[in-house]
Amino acid sequence: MLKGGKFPPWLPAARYRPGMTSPEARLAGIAVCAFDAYGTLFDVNSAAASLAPRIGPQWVEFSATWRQKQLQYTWLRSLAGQYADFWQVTSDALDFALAAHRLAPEALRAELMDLYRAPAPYPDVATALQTLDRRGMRLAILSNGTPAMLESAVAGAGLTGLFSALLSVDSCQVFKPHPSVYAQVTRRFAVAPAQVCFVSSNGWDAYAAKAFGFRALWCQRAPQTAERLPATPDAVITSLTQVAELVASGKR
Ligand code: LAC
Repeated sequence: MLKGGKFPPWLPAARYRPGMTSPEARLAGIAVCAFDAYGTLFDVNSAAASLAPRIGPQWVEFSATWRQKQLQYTWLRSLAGQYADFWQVTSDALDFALAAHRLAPEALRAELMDLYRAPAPYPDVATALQTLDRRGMRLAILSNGTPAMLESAVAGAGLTGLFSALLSVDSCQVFKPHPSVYAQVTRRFAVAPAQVCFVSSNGWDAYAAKAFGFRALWCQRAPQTAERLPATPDAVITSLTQVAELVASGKR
């Protein structure tokens, strides 16, 4: 625990959780920083936001339904042993959301899926990744997205060349949070789980990564409620630029 009841400078008091210890101690020896893609690097609401004038004021709720269904379908398909890739799942979830919000599919469907190929990166992404890259940290994406989706999202965001690996659940044929997904990082880089710093804005993803043995950072761009899941991430951050502050050093 921190001495004197002080909150660490990297974490606003409001985000401090009892039991969090100094990040210097916890995040030493990191060899790879692996990032979740959708919701962490890329804004899952950017497709609907682009068409907001045509969708109408309900575009925020519509986008939330699309995302919630997309995630639910990944979990349900994994449990049922009925894997279909993330492009298919995203498309199925979109059909659900269009129907649930009584939106005419023919006018929006193709455009929304097309926009999903290159979702907008969050404003903190490029700086955060470039800083880590300059320090020699190996960077990866670990995502539900298909290899084609990840390549096109990375290219669309101007991040080509920053990542050593774009790792997709597609090679496991099961979605996060199955442990075999997280094992892709340790296998690809030949490192121990504790040498991986995994960063996700999706709480359940950060908790599952921590349960796998990674050091995990939960990026909360907006405040979120702590999950009640088996493992607790090492720290909560509010911007990806804090990753470089927490990770001591990297080796290529
Ligand atoms: C991903 C999902 C969690 O990128 O959004 O893996």
